Amino acid sequence: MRATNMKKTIFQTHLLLAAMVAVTLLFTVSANAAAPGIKGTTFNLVAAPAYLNQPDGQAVYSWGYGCAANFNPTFAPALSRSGFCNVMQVPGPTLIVTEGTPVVVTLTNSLPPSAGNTSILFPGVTLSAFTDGTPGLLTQEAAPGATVTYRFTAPSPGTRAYYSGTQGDLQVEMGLYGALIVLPATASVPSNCTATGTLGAKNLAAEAAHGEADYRLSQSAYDHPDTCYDREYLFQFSEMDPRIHTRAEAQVTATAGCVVGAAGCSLNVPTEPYHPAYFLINGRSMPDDMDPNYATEYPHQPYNGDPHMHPGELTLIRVIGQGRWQHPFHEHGNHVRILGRDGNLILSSSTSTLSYEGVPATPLAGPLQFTTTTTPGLAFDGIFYWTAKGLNWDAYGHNPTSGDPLATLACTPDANGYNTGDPTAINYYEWCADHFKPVEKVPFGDVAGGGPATLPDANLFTNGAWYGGSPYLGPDATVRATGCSTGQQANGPGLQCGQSGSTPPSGTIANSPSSEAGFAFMWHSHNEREITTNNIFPGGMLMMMLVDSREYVIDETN
Ligand SMILES: [Cu+2]
Repeated sequence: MRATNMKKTIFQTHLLLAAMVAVTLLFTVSANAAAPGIKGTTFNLVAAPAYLNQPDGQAVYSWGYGCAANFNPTFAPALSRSGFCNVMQVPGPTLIVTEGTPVVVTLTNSLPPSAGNTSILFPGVTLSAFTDGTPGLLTQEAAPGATVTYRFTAPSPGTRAYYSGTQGDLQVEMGLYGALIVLPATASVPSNCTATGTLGAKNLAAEAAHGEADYRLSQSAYDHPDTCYDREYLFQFSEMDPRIHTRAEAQVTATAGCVVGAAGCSLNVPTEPYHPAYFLINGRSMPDDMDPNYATEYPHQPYNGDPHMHPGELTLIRVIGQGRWQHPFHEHGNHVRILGRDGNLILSSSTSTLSYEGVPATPLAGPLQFTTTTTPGLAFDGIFYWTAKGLNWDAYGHNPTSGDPLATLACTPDANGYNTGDPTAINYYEWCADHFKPVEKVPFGDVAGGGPATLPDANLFTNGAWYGGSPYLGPDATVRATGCSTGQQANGPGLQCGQSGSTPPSGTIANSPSSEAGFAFMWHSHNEREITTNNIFPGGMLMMMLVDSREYVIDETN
């Protein structure tokens, strides 16, 4: 897939009364993501069966970790949409803990008796004690109906996988996996991530200026001054062969109520040959991954995959390869700087002792990757960001000759070339070298000609409702694209200058200047069979990352 500059509009609830008698209801909910989970020091989990929804209509029998019925977890980040943690979910609850604190995880095996023992492995974590359970091949296990408790001290910060350590070829395939996020201790968050005047503090001010809340779990990913971040998302990639699940369900049904240990009270489900049909991000296939976190239609798949960000924001992506295939994942829009893997920050052997920002620290050495590989069992933390740098045109459509004040905003470069002086500016973090550079070779809008591309006349060419009607980012972008000559103002959203009731460019009706008008970049598996659901495109491991203009409020609670 090529980098796309497709303008995407996500409709807010929107009632349009057309001129005649028709009433058109355009309804879509903007659903964002963050890295939701449950936070604390004590977690009471259950392994249980349930059915997972797939967009082809299938309900696939699966196993997953969930919360014990009497366990009321603390959800993080704080969301207005109420979180839930059922007794089974895929992925399992994201466990959010703090470096250096004691953690207790109790697991009760509520799988069918014929499924046998189950367990949780915490790879890379040194367990301090087991309580209860029975010894297994890789870790202490819980027999059917029984309980095992794992104790450990939360290790160094970072993202890690957890998954079943019992008969992994079947149990991980069935859905027994999840994520462990270790946050830096408060005292370990580097001051250059938070101090007044830092870019982190400015970004917070930029969000606050537009009424946006902060949904980070922390201000830095690791105890290192080069790991500051502004926003975060967790993505767990896995695949599913429904034939394995169907066979497991048939055998579980045939052995229902059997006595543990009795002859025949076991499963014999072949896990080869392996032909997955579902390719999942956080347990959901596209487009389900774009629905909200904790959406009630996915009672056992609470987490979505729907990243948003503003230009310049350092976006931490926490990614885990679950399942058994490697998934080459491409984050369109920029490369990803890998910080660390499995909670191990990748440090340079350089003799330099200064971070990027000149703070004393061993420099980072993680690679910059075009495609990030999600190797089974491996987690990584990486930083993604997007600015308009490199486009060679003004993404905001500023035009020095325009009479529109929004089109004549100043761009004052900082030492790195970005407009970061005033965090309240709607073009905060604009790449100033391209300020006022037109996109259009032949002018149609109010941006002067001479740019690299000739765009279709939005009034003559229907791009569909997903096109915002403008190639520009930011408020009023639609109006700017349709063109106002100097001194003129459009008569309203979607109307051309000096006109009323003219046909607005496609997308304009749904995309009023005050609603979302971002650049959408496809984030997807580069094994393109994996962007199908049961061989139907589009589906599978695919989501859209939206770069939203500054004044659009990214609300992670919905
Ligand atoms: Cu691609």
